[in-house]
Amino acid sequence: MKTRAAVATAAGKPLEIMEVDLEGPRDGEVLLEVKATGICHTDDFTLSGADPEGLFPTILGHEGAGVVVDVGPGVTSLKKGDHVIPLYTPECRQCPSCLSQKTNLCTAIRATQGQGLMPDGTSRFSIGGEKLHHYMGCSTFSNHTVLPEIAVAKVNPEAPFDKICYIGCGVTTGIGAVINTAKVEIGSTAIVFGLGGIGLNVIQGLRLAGADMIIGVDINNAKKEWGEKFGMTHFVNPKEVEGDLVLYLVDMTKRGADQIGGADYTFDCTGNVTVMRQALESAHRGWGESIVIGVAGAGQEISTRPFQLVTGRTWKGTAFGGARGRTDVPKIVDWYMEGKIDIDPMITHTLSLDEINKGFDLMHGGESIRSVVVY
Ligand code: NAD
Ligand code: AHE
Ligand code: ZN
Repeated sequence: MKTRAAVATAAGKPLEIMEVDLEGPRDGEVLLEVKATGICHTDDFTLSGADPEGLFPTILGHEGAGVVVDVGPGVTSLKKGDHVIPLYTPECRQCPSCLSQKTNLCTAIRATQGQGLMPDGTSRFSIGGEKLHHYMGCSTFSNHTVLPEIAVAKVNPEAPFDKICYIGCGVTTGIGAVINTAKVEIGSTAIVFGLGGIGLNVIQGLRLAGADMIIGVDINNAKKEWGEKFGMTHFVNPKEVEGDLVLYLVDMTKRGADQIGGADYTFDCTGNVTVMRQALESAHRGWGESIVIGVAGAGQEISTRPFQLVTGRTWKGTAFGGARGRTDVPKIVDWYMEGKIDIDPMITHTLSLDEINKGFDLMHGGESIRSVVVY
């Protein structure tokens, strides 16, 4: 079939809206009509050329929602008409990782997904006979896409596509980092670095978990009001701090008889390795945990004095908020429908596919929280 897509022809170039060819679903695969897709910073990261796994030409996008329009042979868990969210972290429930119950990082199709291919080692997308790569197993910047059924979550059909697409990455990543990865307890103190589409969801996750002090850190003062909307209690702009940021944050979080500062939990939502170090070092001596969410470019490394770990801080990372997609994503959609979590105010811009490059400009200018393309 033919469908319309925003194609990334090469690193650093604007996306081009084109008609592309899409083959139907093979064994265990489904064809989706994508109804809406968010634009995540990770799409921008890969388009920039900084992603070691970046392949071109490709169809980016991994934060979508849509409808099943066809199913391949052997598909048992989905049928035509189901409302779904594509999963860049699948859940096969059979691989050693899924069975371990210790991680959400299903390994069933990770190797081919990283090569921009379907599990059988081929691509369903092409243009004029030339292969196009899939992206993160999703390629939601196409009006239609094909995914393996293990990478598709079936959700409440009443839920609006233009909002729940954000659960395909940002919402789940932020809230999941708090609930699944950090397992934040009631009364905790937390610091969130970077108040964008991910950081604000970490903040609303911290509010849900019952954290007491939620400090937001961002170099953009406009993010103060945004953080406060979702539960942030204090705001710090590193550019306005005289002296060392870590000492400043540790001082802010001093409590108890010994007056040792540092947060119980800190979160990097910037992808900046200097910030990751600041986040680790502003965690509390003895028990503070720092969660890396941000994605850093090829060649970037993190560092700290080992003494920071010797004295009881823990450095952790999280992908897709530790969520098991087919199990957890439908629940998060229900939380949204029940009013337990907010999404609507974070979707600051709604665009057509033809306007998708504007979504990247708004992100670069710090003007948007999330832009969503509606097909
Ligand atoms: P975003 O661009 O919306 O937000 C980034 C925020 O960080 C902005 O508000 C910016 O002002 C702020 N910032 C930049 N430099 C800073 C600094 N030095 N100190 C403090 N704040 C600073 O991006 P996003 O969509 O929220 O994504 C954030 C990061 O999370 C990206 O690296 C993205 O690739 C990554 N990500 C990871 C996962 C995962 O599963 N681990 C999922 C989604 C996104
Ligand atoms: N491909 C990159 C890393 C990109 C990355 O870390 N992706 C996250 C999701 S970001 C969503 O916005 C992820 O899920 N990672 C786990 C995985 O298996 O990809 C690189 O550095 O090579
Ligand atoms: Zn993302």
